[in-house]
Amino acid sequence: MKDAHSDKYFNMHIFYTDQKVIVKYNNEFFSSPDWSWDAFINRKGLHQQVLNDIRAVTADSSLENAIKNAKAPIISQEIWASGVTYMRSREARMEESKDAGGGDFYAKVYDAERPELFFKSSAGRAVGHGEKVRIRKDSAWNVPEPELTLFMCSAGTIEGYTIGNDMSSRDIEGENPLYLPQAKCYDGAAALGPCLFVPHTPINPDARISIEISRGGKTMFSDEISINRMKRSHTELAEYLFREMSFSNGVYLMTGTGIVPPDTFTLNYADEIAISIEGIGTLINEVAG
Ligand code: DO4
Ligand code: MG
Repeated sequence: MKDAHSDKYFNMHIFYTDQKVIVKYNNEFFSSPDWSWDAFINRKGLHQQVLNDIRAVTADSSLENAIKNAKAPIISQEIWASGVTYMRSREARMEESKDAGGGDFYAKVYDAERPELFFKSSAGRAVGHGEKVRIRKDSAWNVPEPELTLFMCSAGTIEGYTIGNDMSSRDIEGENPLYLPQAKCYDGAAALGPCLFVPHTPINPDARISIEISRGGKTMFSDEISINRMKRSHTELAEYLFREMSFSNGVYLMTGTGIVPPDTFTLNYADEIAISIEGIGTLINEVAG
Protein backbone atom coordinates (compact mmCIF):
# COMPACT_ATOMS: atom_id res chain seq x y z
CA MET A 1 0.00 0.00 0.00
CA LYS A 2 1.23 3.48 -0.72
CA ASP A 3 2.33 5.50 2.29
CA ALA A 4 0.38 8.78 2.30
CA HIS A 5 3.46 10.64 3.61
CA SER A 6 6.01 9.04 1.30
CA ASP A 7 8.25 11.34 -0.73
CA LYS A 8 8.10 8.96 -3.61
CA TYR A 9 4.42 9.37 -4.33
CA PHE A 10 3.08 12.58 -2.93
CA ASN A 11 5.50 15.09 -1.43
CA MET A 12 6.15 18.39 -3.12
CA HIS A 13 8.78 20.99 -2.19
CA ILE A 14 8.76 24.53 -3.57
CA PHE A 15 12.00 26.53 -3.54
CA TYR A 16 12.60 30.20 -4.20
CA THR A 17 15.93 31.10 -5.78
CA ASP A 18 16.97 34.36 -7.44
CA GLN A 19 13.79 35.28 -9.36
CA LYS A 20 12.88 31.62 -9.88
CA VAL A 21 10.24 29.33 -8.38
CA ILE A 22 11.42 25.71 -8.53
CA VAL A 23 9.20 22.74 -7.74
CA LYS A 24 10.68 19.41 -6.69
CA TYR A 25 8.20 16.59 -7.15
CA ASN A 26 9.02 12.88 -7.16
CA ASN A 27 12.69 13.78 -7.52
CA GLU A 28 12.08 15.80 -10.67
CA PHE A 29 12.54 19.57 -10.95
CA PHE A 30 10.26 22.06 -12.70
CA SER A 31 10.25 25.81 -13.30
CA SER A 32 8.62 28.33 -15.61
CA PRO A 33 9.26 32.04 -16.27
CA ASP A 34 5.49 32.53 -15.77
CA TRP A 35 5.68 31.57 -12.08
CA SER A 36 6.16 34.42 -9.60
CA TRP A 37 6.45 33.60 -5.92
CA ASP A 38 3.58 35.55 -4.35
CA ALA A 39 0.95 34.50 -6.90
CA PHE A 40 2.29 30.95 -7.19
CA ILE A 41 1.99 30.03 -3.51
CA ASN A 42 -1.13 32.02 -2.64
CA ARG A 43 -3.68 29.49 -3.88
CA LYS A 44 -6.26 27.33 -2.14
CA GLY A 45 -5.65 23.65 -2.87
CA LEU A 46 -2.00 24.46 -3.62
CA HIS A 47 -0.82 20.86 -4.01
CA GLN A 48 -3.31 20.12 -6.79
CA GLN A 49 -2.80 23.52 -8.44
CA VAL A 50 0.97 22.97 -8.60
CA LEU A 51 0.45 19.45 -9.96
CA ASN A 52 -1.54 21.03 -12.81
CA ASP A 53 1.25 23.60 -13.37
CA ILE A 54 4.06 21.07 -13.56
CA ARG A 55 2.13 18.92 -16.02
CA ALA A 56 2.39 21.85 -18.46
CA VAL A 57 6.20 22.11 -18.28
CA THR A 58 9.10 19.71 -18.88
CA ALA A 59 11.25 18.44 -15.99
CA ASP A 60 14.75 19.95 -15.97
CA SER A 61 17.45 18.13 -13.98
CA SER A 62 19.79 21.14 -14.14
CA LEU A 63 17.51 22.88 -11.61
CA GLU A 64 18.73 20.53 -8.88
CA ASN A 65 21.88 22.64 -8.46
CA ALA A 66 19.94 25.89 -8.23
CA ILE A 67 18.00 24.80 -5.15
CA LYS A 68 21.27 24.59 -3.19
CA ASN A 69 21.18 28.41 -3.20
CA ALA A 70 17.51 28.68 -2.30
CA LYS A 71 16.52 31.83 -0.44
CA ALA A 72 13.99 32.11 2.36
CA PRO A 73 10.63 31.03 0.86
CA ILE A 74 9.11 34.47 1.31
CA ILE A 75 8.63 37.75 -0.55
CA SER A 76 5.54 39.69 0.55
CA GLN A 77 4.29 37.44 3.35
CA GLU A 78 4.39 38.43 7.05
CA ILE A 79 5.71 36.03 9.67
CA TRP A 80 3.60 35.60 12.81
CA ALA A 81 4.28 33.29 15.74
CA SER A 82 2.38 31.36 18.40
CA GLY A 83 3.70 30.96 21.92
CA VAL A 84 3.52 28.57 24.86
CA THR A 85 2.01 25.78 22.78
CA TYR A 86 4.23 23.07 24.33
CA MET A 87 4.67 22.26 28.05
CA ARG A 88 8.45 22.80 27.78
CA SER A 89 7.99 26.40 26.62
CA ARG A 90 5.52 27.06 29.46
CA GLU A 91 7.94 25.71 32.09
CA ALA A 92 11.05 27.48 30.77
CA ARG A 93 9.26 30.83 30.53
CA MET A 94 7.70 30.58 33.99
CA GLU A 95 11.18 29.96 35.38
CA GLU A 96 12.93 32.78 33.49
CA SER A 97 10.31 35.37 34.49
CA LYS A 98 9.64 34.30 38.10
CA ASP A 99 11.69 37.13 39.66
CA ALA A 100 9.73 39.63 37.58
CA GLY A 101 6.42 38.06 38.71
CA GLY A 102 5.44 37.30 35.12
CA GLY A 103 5.26 33.51 35.46
CA ASP A 104 1.48 33.27 35.87
CA PHE A 105 0.81 34.68 32.43
CA TYR A 106 2.50 31.73 30.74
CA ALA A 107 0.55 29.15 32.77
CA LYS A 108 -2.70 30.99 32.00
CA VAL A 109 -2.11 31.29 28.27
CA TYR A 110 -1.15 27.61 28.02
CA ASP A 111 -4.60 26.66 29.39
CA ALA A 112 -6.64 29.49 27.87
CA GLU A 113 -8.92 29.05 24.89
CA ARG A 114 -7.27 32.00 23.09
CA PRO A 115 -3.67 31.25 22.03
CA GLU A 116 -0.75 33.64 22.26
CA LEU A 117 -0.08 35.06 18.77
CA PHE A 118 2.47 37.76 18.03
CA PHE A 119 4.02 39.47 15.03
CA LYS A 120 7.49 38.03 14.43
CA SER A 121 9.02 39.45 11.27
CA SER A 122 8.62 41.15 7.95
CA ALA A 123 10.22 39.35 4.99
CA GLY A 124 13.07 41.86 4.82
CA ARG A 125 14.26 41.07 8.35
CA ALA A 126 14.08 37.29 7.91
CA VAL A 127 16.90 35.09 6.63
CA GLY A 128 16.97 31.80 4.72
CA HIS A 129 18.96 28.57 4.79
CA GLY A 130 22.72 29.28 4.82
CA GLU A 131 22.31 32.91 5.87
CA LYS A 132 23.14 34.35 9.28
CA VAL A 133 20.72 34.80 12.16
CA ARG A 134 21.61 37.39 14.80
CA ILE A 135 21.64 37.84 18.54
CA ARG A 136 21.05 41.28 20.03
CA LYS A 137 24.05 43.23 21.29
CA ASP A 138 22.07 44.32 24.38
CA SER A 139 21.23 40.75 25.41
CA ALA A 140 23.37 38.16 27.20
CA TRP A 141 21.03 35.14 27.06
CA ASN A 142 19.90 33.97 23.62
CA VAL A 143 18.46 30.77 22.21
CA PRO A 144 17.06 29.51 18.92
CA GLU A 145 13.47 28.18 18.93
CA PRO A 146 12.94 25.41 16.36
CA GLU A 147 9.34 25.63 15.16
CA LEU A 148 7.13 23.95 12.59
CA THR A 149 5.86 26.89 10.53
CA LEU A 150 2.52 26.85 8.74
CA PHE A 151 1.80 28.62 5.48
CA MET A 152 -1.78 29.79 4.99
CA CYS A 153 -2.99 31.28 1.70
CA SER A 154 -5.15 34.43 1.79
CA ALA A 155 -8.27 32.24 2.18
CA GLY A 156 -6.91 31.12 5.58
CA THR A 157 -6.38 27.46 4.66
CA ILE A 158 -3.12 25.70 5.57
CA GLU A 159 -1.40 24.97 2.26
CA GLY A 160 2.17 24.15 3.28
CA TYR A 161 4.87 24.02 5.92
CA THR A 162 8.41 25.19 6.42
CA ILE A 163 11.01 25.17 9.18
CA GLY A 164 11.23 28.27 11.36
CA ASN A 165 13.71 29.55 13.90
CA ASP A 166 12.16 32.04 16.34
CA MET A 167 15.40 33.51 17.79
CA SER A 168 14.72 34.78 21.31
CA SER A 169 16.48 36.88 23.95
CA ARG A 170 15.55 35.12 27.17
CA ASP A 171 16.91 37.79 29.54
CA ILE A 172 14.88 40.56 27.88
CA GLU A 173 11.63 38.56 27.83
CA GLY A 174 12.32 37.28 31.37
CA GLU A 175 12.80 40.79 32.76
CA ASN A 176 9.28 41.78 31.77
CA PRO A 177 6.79 40.04 29.44
CA LEU A 178 5.97 43.49 27.99
CA TYR A 179 9.45 43.45 26.45
CA LEU A 180 8.43 40.50 24.24
CA PRO A 181 8.57 42.46 20.94
CA GLN A 182 12.18 43.47 21.72
CA ALA A 183 13.13 39.92 22.71
CA LYS A 184 11.63 38.55 19.49
CA CYS A 185 11.80 41.18 16.74
CA TYR A 186 15.05 42.55 15.39
CA ASP A 187 17.11 42.17 12.21
CA GLY A 188 17.95 38.50 11.59
CA ALA A 189 15.70 37.19 14.40
CA ALA A 190 13.69 34.90 12.11
CA ALA A 191 14.95 32.16 9.82
CA LEU A 192 12.72 30.24 7.38
CA GLY A 193 13.54 27.50 4.93
CA PRO A 194 14.89 25.70 3.08
CA CYS A 195 11.63 25.37 1.09
CA LEU A 196 7.85 25.32 1.28
CA PHE A 197 6.71 21.74 1.79
CA VAL A 198 3.31 21.09 0.18
CA PRO A 199 2.11 17.55 0.95
CA HIS A 200 -1.19 16.35 -0.47
CA THR A 201 -2.51 15.70 3.05
CA PRO A 202 -1.71 17.59 6.30
CA ILE A 203 1.80 16.96 7.63
CA ASN A 204 2.33 13.65 9.42
CA PRO A 205 1.30 14.41 13.07
CA ASP A 206 4.13 12.16 14.31
CA ALA A 207 6.82 14.10 12.39
CA ARG A 208 9.77 14.94 14.60
CA ILE A 209 11.52 18.26 14.88
CA SER A 210 15.15 18.20 15.94
CA ILE A 211 17.90 20.72 16.63
CA GLU A 212 21.65 20.60 16.91
CA ILE A 213 23.75 23.58 17.97
CA SER A 214 27.50 23.27 17.29
CA ARG A 215 30.44 25.43 18.31
CA GLY A 216 33.77 24.94 16.55
CA GLY A 217 32.57 21.56 15.25
CA LYS A 218 31.49 20.34 18.73
CA THR A 219 27.83 19.68 19.54
CA MET A 220 26.79 21.97 22.41
CA PHE A 221 23.11 21.02 22.53
CA SER A 222 20.77 18.70 20.68
CA ASP A 223 17.21 17.57 21.25
CA GLU A 224 14.09 16.48 19.41
CA ILE A 225 10.34 16.32 19.92
CA SER A 226 7.34 15.13 17.95
CA ILE A 227 5.01 17.86 16.68
CA ASN A 228 2.11 15.86 18.14
CA ARG A 229 3.19 17.08 21.61
CA MET A 230 1.78 20.49 20.80
CA LYS A 231 -1.22 21.43 22.95
CA ARG A 232 -3.14 23.17 20.16
CA SER A 233 -4.14 22.12 16.64
CA HIS A 234 -2.73 23.79 13.54
CA THR A 235 -6.20 24.75 12.32
CA GLU A 236 -7.05 26.34 15.68
CA LEU A 237 -3.97 28.61 15.45
CA ALA A 238 -4.73 29.51 11.82
CA GLU A 239 -8.35 30.27 12.67
CA TYR A 240 -7.38 32.69 15.48
CA LEU A 241 -4.80 34.44 13.28
CA PHE A 242 -7.38 35.06 10.55
CA ARG A 243 -10.21 36.12 12.91
CA GLU A 244 -9.73 39.84 12.46
CA MET A 245 -6.82 40.06 10.03
CA SER A 246 -6.45 39.50 6.32
CA PHE A 247 -3.24 38.57 4.53
CA SER A 248 -3.48 39.34 0.84
CA ASN A 249 -0.33 37.35 -0.04
CA GLY A 250 -0.80 34.58 2.52
CA VAL A 251 1.10 34.38 5.82
CA TYR A 252 3.56 32.23 7.75
CA LEU A 253 2.80 31.20 11.34
CA MET A 254 5.47 29.67 13.58
CA THR A 255 3.72 27.20 15.90
CA GLY A 256 5.84 27.57 19.06
CA THR A 257 8.78 25.69 20.47
CA GLY A 258 8.82 22.38 22.32
CA ILE A 259 12.59 22.51 22.78
CA VAL A 260 14.41 24.94 25.07
CA PRO A 261 18.11 24.41 25.95
CA PRO A 262 19.02 24.29 29.66
CA ASP A 263 19.19 27.65 31.47
CA THR A 264 23.00 27.52 31.49
CA PHE A 265 23.13 27.66 27.69
CA THR A 266 23.36 30.80 25.58
CA LEU A 267 24.24 31.16 21.91
CA ASN A 268 27.62 32.62 20.91
CA TYR A 269 28.68 34.31 17.70
CA ALA A 270 29.67 31.72 15.04
CA ASP A 271 27.55 28.94 16.56
CA GLU A 272 25.83 26.82 13.91
CA ILE A 273 22.13 25.98 14.36
CA ALA A 274 20.70 23.05 12.36
CA ILE A 275 16.95 22.40 12.60
CA SER A 276 15.33 19.45 10.83
CA ILE A 277 11.70 18.41 10.41
CA GLU A 278 10.83 15.06 8.87
CA GLY A 279 9.40 15.55 5.40
CA ILE A 280 10.61 19.13 5.05
CA GLY A 281 14.43 19.10 5.31
CA THR A 282 17.08 20.96 7.31
CA LEU A 283 17.51 24.67 7.95
CA ILE A 284 21.09 25.68 8.85
CA ASN A 285 22.15 29.12 10.04
CA GLU A 286 25.24 30.52 11.65
CA VAL A 287 24.97 33.16 14.37
CA ALA A 288 26.33 36.59 13.42
CA GLY A 289 26.98 39.54 15.70
O1 DO4 B 1 5.52 33.87 25.32
C1 DO4 B 1 6.43 34.16 24.66
C2 DO4 B 1 6.88 33.55 23.40
C3 DO4 B 1 6.64 32.09 23.34
C4 DO4 B 1 7.29 31.41 22.18
O2 DO4 B 1 7.89 32.00 21.32
C5 DO4 B 1 7.20 29.93 22.08
O3 DO4 B 1 6.60 29.28 22.93
O4 DO4 B 1 7.75 29.40 21.12
MG1 MG C 1 8.81 30.69 19.80
